[in-house]
Amino acid sequence: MHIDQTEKKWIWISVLMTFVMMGVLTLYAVGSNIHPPSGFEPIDSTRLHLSEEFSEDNLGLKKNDDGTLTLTMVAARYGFYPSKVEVPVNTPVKIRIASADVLHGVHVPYTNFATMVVPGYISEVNTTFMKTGDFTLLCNEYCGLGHDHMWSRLKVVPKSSS
Ligand SMILES: [Cu+2]
Repeated sequence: MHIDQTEKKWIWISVLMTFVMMGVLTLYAVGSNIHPPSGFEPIDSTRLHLSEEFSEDNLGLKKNDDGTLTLTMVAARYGFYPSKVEVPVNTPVKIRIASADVLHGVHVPYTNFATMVVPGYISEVNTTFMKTGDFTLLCNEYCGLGHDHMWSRLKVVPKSSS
């Protein structure tokens, strides 16, 4: 089979470009410590209400024995439960959220809190809310006809009142 010299040259250039791009991506990922999520926790979404952590009585903000805060929530068509939560400002909070039905997303505008809530897994986010005020938790993954109305309240309060 005859391959023209110019064509051969461009085949090698395209192969070289592929390796250069892969190298740049690898260096950037390693240098910036970017990696796929790890340590996922599976959970049976159909039995959330029977699990200890995600039963109705255990939802909301809790202070752990070591003084840290954990906010446990359930996302279900069409709301986040509990529907009103209060967290202290400038305090690290671990947010653990699970879906009771389909894929949801949770996003709080003007903060860095956003995650997908995939049925069958617990989503965990560690964040600190830097400003006091009333915020809205929004679902940002289309989850059904009521998706537009899927939201709840997040109130970030001064440290002393929590
Ligand atoms: Cu939704």
